[in-house]
Amino acid sequence: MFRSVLCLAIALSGCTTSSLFESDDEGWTLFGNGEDTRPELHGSDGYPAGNLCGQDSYDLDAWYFVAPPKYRGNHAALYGKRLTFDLKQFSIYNQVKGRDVILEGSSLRIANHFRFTPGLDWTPFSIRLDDQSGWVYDERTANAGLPVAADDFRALLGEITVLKIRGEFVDGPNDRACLDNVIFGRD
Ligand SMILES: [Ca+2]
Ligand SMILES: [Ca+2]
Repeated sequence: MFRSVLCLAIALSGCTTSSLFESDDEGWTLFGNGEDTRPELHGSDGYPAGNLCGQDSYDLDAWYFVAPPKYRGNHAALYGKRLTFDLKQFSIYNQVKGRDVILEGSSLRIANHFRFTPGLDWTPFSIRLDDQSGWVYDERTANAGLPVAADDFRALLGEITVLKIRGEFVDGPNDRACLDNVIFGRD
């Protein structure tokens, strides 16, 4: 509570939201993985210490790590800052390109597609939250595939309803991936 009050007080300068998974899953869930909606918390072998893992149990769709409520709401001050995280997976065969990070607001959904998939060891990702960094209007929305306009991006950051990070990269069953060190709003 104290932290959120502090963030409101300094909203103009922005405030990072982060998940290090040192001792709990912090409320992250899985999406697109059938009935398996709970990631596994691994107390060790993270980067460092704890990390969060999921395993593909549903053939038809790519699954995502879904950020908990503290990442939702008004983060407008984070425009121009970065989202960073580390991912690793356990197979790098039959890789599928796709929508790697998805951000939704009440009336807009945007996505970022990476040039490469995570490696077998912890792989850092860093995406700037602006109109120059590969964000596009997501599939099945107006202007799908076109770069996101700055005004739209700012509006979305002011009312985030969903932040999802892709965890499935292998075309085939039972592949696993792990997430660590999510920092939303880094300089
Ligand atoms: Ca960790
Ligand atoms: Ca798979």
